[in-house]
Amino acid sequence: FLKEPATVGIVGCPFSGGQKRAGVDLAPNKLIEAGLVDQLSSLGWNVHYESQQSYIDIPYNPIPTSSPSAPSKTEGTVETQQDRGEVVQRLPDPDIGLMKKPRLVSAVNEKVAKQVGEIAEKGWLPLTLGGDHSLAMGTVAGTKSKYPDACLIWVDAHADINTPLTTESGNLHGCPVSFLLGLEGCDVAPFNEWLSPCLKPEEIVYIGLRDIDDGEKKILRENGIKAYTMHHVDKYGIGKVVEMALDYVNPNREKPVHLSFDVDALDPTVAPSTGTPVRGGLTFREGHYITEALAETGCLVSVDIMRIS
Ligand code: HAR
Ligand code: MN
Ligand code: MN
Ligand code: MN
Repeated sequence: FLKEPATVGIVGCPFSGGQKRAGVDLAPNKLIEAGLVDQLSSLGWNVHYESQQSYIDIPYNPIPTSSPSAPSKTEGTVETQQDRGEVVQRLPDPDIGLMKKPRLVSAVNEKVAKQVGEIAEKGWLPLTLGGDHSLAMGTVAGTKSKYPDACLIWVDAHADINTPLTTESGNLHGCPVSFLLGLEGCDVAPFNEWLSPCLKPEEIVYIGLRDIDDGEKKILRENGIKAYTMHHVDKYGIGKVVEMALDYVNPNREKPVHLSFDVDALDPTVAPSTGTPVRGGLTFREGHYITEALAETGCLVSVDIMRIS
């Protein structure tokens, strides 16, 4: 699917607005500082990394963690922020129903969808560095704009399949899959102004689940969505699980694959730097094995690495 020679387009998304904890927005920069570009080059990739995605023009942009002099923000007030000499108006972003920061999350994801779509359109591999997992609304929508038949492999401790009606926390990082599927309650402004359902229940498979809300269990069951939990990883081993997952979403290995990897799928002893650690996760090797096995298929067209903090 990718044009040869293979090129990766890195999309840095310093965004934490889909949940409460700061820090997850620092990850893209840290990964770049740690030498990601050189590592990819030495693996033979052409690497395009122009700059971090900037959200400064989004009026609901929260004050980034990285700016220590940022004024404290009170919910529901109109503020201004001095940034690179520009004064940007800050608008209030009150809850819509149960959803927290809906306008901000929607606007950021609309941007991400466009950028991921443009990179995919060039025949490159978009590699999105999060940021929290609400960003997958944008990344998967972007991938699907170029590859409508792409399937989605979601590696995570969580199913992230709450809807605006079922979410217990109101945090949109727990909801991206529902918006992609267009489940009940997701046809809601401002999201429906740019995002239409683009994923079918049979096009997604989960690996690594171990913390699922009751409402999410019901949604998974009712929609017949395939999930390999940690129980299956223990029972069959990671090699067999990845094979079964691919056999399910991509039996002939002819469809493009989008991998959305939430770092909290890994055990907290391996990846402690995440906002939502859950015991009993993937080992270092199991995590790497998934990415290696998917790369080997030659079907990978888009990758997210989310929620390192
Ligand atoms: N299910 C919970 C909620 O909806 C927790 C979601 C946590 N999600 C992530 N990303 N950490 O996977 O709030
Ligand atoms: Mn997630
Ligand atoms: Mn998670
Ligand atoms: Mn839980």
